Amino acid sequence: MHSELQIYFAASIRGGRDDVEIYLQIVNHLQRWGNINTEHIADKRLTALGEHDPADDFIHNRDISWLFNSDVVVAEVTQPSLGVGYELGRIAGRGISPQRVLCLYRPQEGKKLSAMIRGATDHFTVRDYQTLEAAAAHIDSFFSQLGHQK
Ligand code: 6K6
Repeated sequence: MHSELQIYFAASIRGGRDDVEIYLQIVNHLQRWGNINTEHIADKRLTALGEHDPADDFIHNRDISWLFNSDVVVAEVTQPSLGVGYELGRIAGRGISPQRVLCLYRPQEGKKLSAMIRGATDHFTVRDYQTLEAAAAHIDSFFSQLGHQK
């Protein structure tokens, strides 16, 4: 039986929504590789304040359950987000391998990705990109390598 890969997409919400257009494009591309549990993160209507949020404990428990049940995690880590860092830390703590976690980062003048993300090479694959085409190419090679592994 063919079962779709479950992909957990993580990106900043309360950390700031400046990159939401990019999240949307990444999610659109990711859809060809599986089912994304967290598509709403790319929803432009979702603001950093999230006035219409369900309760925080509901969000936390639901997301952790999705995270732990996913096959692959893709995180856009350019906009620093406590929530994304926490999610990555929780799965790293379970001993996940870098074949299952892709972190995408856009290098910018005067900024540098946290050493706790780029340095966690036992758990995360970190790829830098500038254009959507480059992000898409990183995603495609990451998922093709996963295909060979399974
Ligand atoms: C609106 C509608 C449904 O849910 C909402 C609001 N909030 C969240 N919904 C889903 N995931 C969330 C929400 N807030 C945080 N997260 C999780 O933390 C996501 O999986 C993101 O990857 C991450 C973002 O963390 P912050 O600290 O930037 O908010």
